[in-house]
Amino acid sequence: MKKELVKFKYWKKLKGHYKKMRSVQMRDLFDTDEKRADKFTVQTDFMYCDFSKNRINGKTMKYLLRLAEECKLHEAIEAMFCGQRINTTENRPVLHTALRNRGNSPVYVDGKNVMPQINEVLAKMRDFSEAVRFGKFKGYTGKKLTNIVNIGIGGSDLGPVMATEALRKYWAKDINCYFISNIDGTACAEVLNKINPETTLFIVASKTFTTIETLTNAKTCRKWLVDALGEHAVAKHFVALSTNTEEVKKFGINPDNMFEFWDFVGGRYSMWSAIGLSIAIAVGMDNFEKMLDGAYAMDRHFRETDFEHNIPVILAMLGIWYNNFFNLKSYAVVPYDEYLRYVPAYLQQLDMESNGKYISKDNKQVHYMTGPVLFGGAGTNVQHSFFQLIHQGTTVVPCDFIIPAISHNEIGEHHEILVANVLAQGEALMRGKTTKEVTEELAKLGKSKDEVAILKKFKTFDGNRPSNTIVFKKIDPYSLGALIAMYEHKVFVQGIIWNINSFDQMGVELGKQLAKNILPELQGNAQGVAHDGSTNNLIRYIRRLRK
Ligand code: G6Q
Repeated sequence: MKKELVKFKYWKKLKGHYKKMRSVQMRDLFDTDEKRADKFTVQTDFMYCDFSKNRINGKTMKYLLRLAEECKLHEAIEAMFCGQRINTTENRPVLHTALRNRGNSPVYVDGKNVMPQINEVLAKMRDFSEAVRFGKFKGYTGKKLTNIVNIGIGGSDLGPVMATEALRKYWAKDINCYFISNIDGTACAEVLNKINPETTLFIVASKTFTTIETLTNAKTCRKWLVDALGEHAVAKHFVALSTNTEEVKKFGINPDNMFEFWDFVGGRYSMWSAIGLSIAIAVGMDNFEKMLDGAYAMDRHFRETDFEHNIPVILAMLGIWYNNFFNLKSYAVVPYDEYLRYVPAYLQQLDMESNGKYISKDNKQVHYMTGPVLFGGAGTNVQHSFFQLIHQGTTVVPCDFIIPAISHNEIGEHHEILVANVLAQGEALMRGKTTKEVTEELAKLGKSKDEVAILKKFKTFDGNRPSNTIVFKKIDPYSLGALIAMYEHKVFVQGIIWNINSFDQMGVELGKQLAKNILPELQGNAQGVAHDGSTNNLIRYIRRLRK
C-alpha cells in the first residue's frame, strides 16, 4: 500500500514553503528578476506556455517536481503508454495514446499488439469518410449525404462537438454537422426540423450501445427516416461507432456499417478513435490524422521531456500547488478564439469526470482535495461576465488563457484587439492596481477629492492572481490535437499525485441507473418504490401537471 500523500517528504516541504510564499507578490517577483518570464516559460515547436504569472519561485517548482518524482510519476507514465491495467476498478488498460501512436511502434495488451486493429479502423474511417465527402457513398435515393448527425452523449458527443467546431474552417463546403445528445426531445426535434432524410447520415456513437439517451434519440431518428424512405433506407443512412457489436445488431444496424473501438479507450478519451468519424467526415481524414499527429507530438513531449520542461507536468503541478496548498477549489479555462468555444465544456468532463473522486486507489477516503471545479468560456465574452469575480472576488481562480497568434478570419483589427485583451487580462490579474495608482488615475480624470475617497477602494485590485498563457501560431488540426492531449496528460498527472483512478466514472454510472427506477413511476406503470418525500412529491406533482 502506498504511503499517504500528506506524509510525503516534498508534500511536507511544500506545506512549509507555502507559508513563505502566500504573502509574496508576483509584481515584486517580476520587478526583481528580469529573467523571470524566460525562466518560467516552455516553448516547443508547436506551443508556447508562459507560466511565469504564478505564485511560484524556483524553489516552488523544484519541490513540486520532486513531489511528482516521489509519487513515481515516471513509472506511471510508462505504465499508461505500455498498456498496463491502470484503470484498476474496471481492470482495463488506458490506451488513447495508442490511437494516435503515429510511430506505429507495437503496443501490447495481453501479449497482443493492438496497433494493427487501430490502423485497420483508421483505414476504414478513411475509406468511408472519403466516400461520403466525394459522394460515392450516397443516400438511398441516390443523393449525396451532406447532413452529418452524430447521436451520442458525454464522451461520445463532447469531443466531436468541440473538435468539429474548433476546425470549422476546414469543413467541406457542402457538409453540415449536427449533434443530438440530450434526451430532451427538443434536441432531436430541432435537428430533424432542419434536415432532409434523403441527404442525412446518422452516426450513432455509443461505446456501450446501451445508453438510454443515445438509443432513444437514435430510435426516434430511425423512425423518422423509415417513415420518409422505408426500412431499406437504414443501411444507407445509419452507421454505428461502438465496442458492442451485439447491441449494434440488435438495434438494426448492419455490423458492416459499424466502426469499432475497444474497452481500452475511455469515453472521454475517445475522440481519437472511431468516435471521431463525424470530425473525419467534416474536415477530411487527412486533417483528422493531422489532429492525431499533434496529439502524438504532445504524447512524445510528455513521455520524453524532463519534468522541468514538461508542459503537462508543470501545469498539473501548478494545479496541485493551488488546489492543495492555497486551498483554491476552482479553475478557469478561457480560450481567446471563437472556434474553441466548446473547449471549456469538453475540459469540464475531462477534468471533473476523471478527478472528481474521494476514494484513493488504495480504497481509502482521501484527506486532501482532489479535482477542482472547472469552468470557462470564450474570451472576450467572459470578460463581460464572470471576470468580475476573477479580478475582485473573495476567492482566487487560477486561469489558463489560450490564444492563437493568427486568426482564421483576419478582418479589420479584430484579432489585434482580441490578443490585446488576453494579454491585458493576464497582466492585470498579476499586477492588480494599487490604491495609489487608482488615486492618481482618478485625479487625472478630474475627480474631486470626495469622489476619489469614495471610489478608490472599489477601483483597487489586489492582483497577485495566477494565470498561464498558452500560445499557438494558429488553431489547426495539429495544434488542436496537441492542446487536447496536453490537458489529458495534465489530468493524468494530477490523478497520479492524488492517487486516484482517473479512468472510471461511478458517478456517471449512478445517473444511468437512477432514472430507470423513476421512469415507470412517472409513466404510471409502477407504484410504491420508496423515495424520499421530496422525490415522491415531485413525481406526483409532475404527473398531475401532465394530465
Ligand atoms: C466518459 C463517460 C461518459 C460516456 C457516456 C456515453 O468517459 O463514461 O460520458 O461517454 O455516458 O456512454 P456511451 O458511449 O457508452 O453511450
